[in-house]
Amino acid sequence: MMKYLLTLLFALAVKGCVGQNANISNRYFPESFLFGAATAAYQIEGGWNEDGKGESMWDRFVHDNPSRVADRQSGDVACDSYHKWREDIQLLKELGVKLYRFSIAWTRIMPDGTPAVINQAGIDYYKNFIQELRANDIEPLVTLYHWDLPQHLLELGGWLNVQTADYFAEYARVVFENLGPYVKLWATVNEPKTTCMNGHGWGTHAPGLKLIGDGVYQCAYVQLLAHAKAWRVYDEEFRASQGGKISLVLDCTWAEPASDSALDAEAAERDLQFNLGWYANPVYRGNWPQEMIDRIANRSSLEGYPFSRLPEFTPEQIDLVNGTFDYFGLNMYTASLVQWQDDSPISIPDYSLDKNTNNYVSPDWPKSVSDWLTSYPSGMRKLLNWVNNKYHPSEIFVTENGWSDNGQLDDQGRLTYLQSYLSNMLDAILEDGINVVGYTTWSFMDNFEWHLGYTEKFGILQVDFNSPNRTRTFKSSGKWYQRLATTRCLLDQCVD
Ligand code: PNW
Repeated sequence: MMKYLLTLLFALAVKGCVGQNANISNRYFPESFLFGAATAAYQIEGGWNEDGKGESMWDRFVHDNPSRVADRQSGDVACDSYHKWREDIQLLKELGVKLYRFSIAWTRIMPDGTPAVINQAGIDYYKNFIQELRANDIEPLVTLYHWDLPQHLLELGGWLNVQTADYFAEYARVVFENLGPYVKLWATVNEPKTTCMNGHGWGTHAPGLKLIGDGVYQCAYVQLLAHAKAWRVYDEEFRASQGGKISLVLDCTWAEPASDSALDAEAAERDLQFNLGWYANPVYRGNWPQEMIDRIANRSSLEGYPFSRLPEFTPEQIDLVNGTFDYFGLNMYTASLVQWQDDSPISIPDYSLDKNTNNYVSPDWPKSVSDWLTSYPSGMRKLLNWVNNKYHPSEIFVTENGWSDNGQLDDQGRLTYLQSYLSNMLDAILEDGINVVGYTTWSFMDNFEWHLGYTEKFGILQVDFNSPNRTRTFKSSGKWYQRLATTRCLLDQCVD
């Protein structure tokens, strides 16, 4: 009897049916699965004006007016990774990851963003960095643009000027020429939606523009052209000799219908189209989502515009953008409940009125210290299914996913979050047959969290920003992730 009970208990424990692990998958990740971690240049590097680096729009944004950042801090020093990069690579190695996603600062390669000056010191920095990663058996996933536009290009109009797309393609060419031989995975632009919304709609991020009715659409248009031109440069000039993969990285909040009603389902679908479809549809299917085209044209006309506030792609541009992907890069953090609502009367042009859904979060979902981030783990599996059904990518990388807190070493909230999201991702792989091939958690270490400064922390390693050494220390989640990366198992034990 006793033996039977013990066997039963053991079986339950192995199945993960005990305590807080109730819904965590006890199956192994595929052997080929790449576990990794992610960062971005402005958030970790520091060295903001060293060795010929030019000024980016984030440098200017925070220096001009420190009150734009919650703690009046900047990325001038950040994690000091510009100097501590060898130590970072050793920590990545210790973490056991096989993939590191980081970004290149455009202004280190081209100080003012134009081909007029190419800064060899910047090229050398990244070349050394990438070669050292490779020497440690870590695959680089290199993002060309993670929000740090050269200030000079901002002054030319930034992401509202279509010519910025040509400058971006030129920058990409220089990077491929110099670093392409050592890189197999590229991302062009990180989260165009968040830069367009935060930087050009609400004005909380650089360049601080509040153009929620039109600037956000122009910004999306130019960033998509930039992505596509850079992709074509790679495809036509470098793919044959370098043999890498290149795509863009899109972020999306899962939209859960607030009820079983058909109207809420319609609103949730529209919400996804206005968030992810906005950027994915032109690249994976050929144009803006039809619903966006129709709704924005209709409201624009009622507002008195002779054309739509959503820029129209020419047939040539549709061909340019369509098909510019090799994988789907998805950043996924959170979810909202979405409710249908009546269209609002015509007033000031606004993206939110164009989309017209009522979004809120459930009080049952654990909240992080961030006002936008709550935990709804099954949103991960649902979103992966949505992406797969809509766009049929041959491969998906989850390029960001993570949780914010106050930076404590014993970060059980983050650990639980990561475990439950990864479990849903694993279900999507093993139960739903979705080809997620890699995951880079946000973030490798605490860093400069944009307009929130150092008030919120996303790292699985802690960084002591009070110490000139910027001492890095593994958190509980880091130790847990280290075990996961080595065992491919989310629990203490897994079964085949
Ligand atoms: C990402 N959302 O932005 C960025 O790529 C990182 O640089 C940043 O540090 C990280 O997330 C944490 O904020 C996002 O509202 C901002 O779903 C907002 C959302 C998603 C991603």
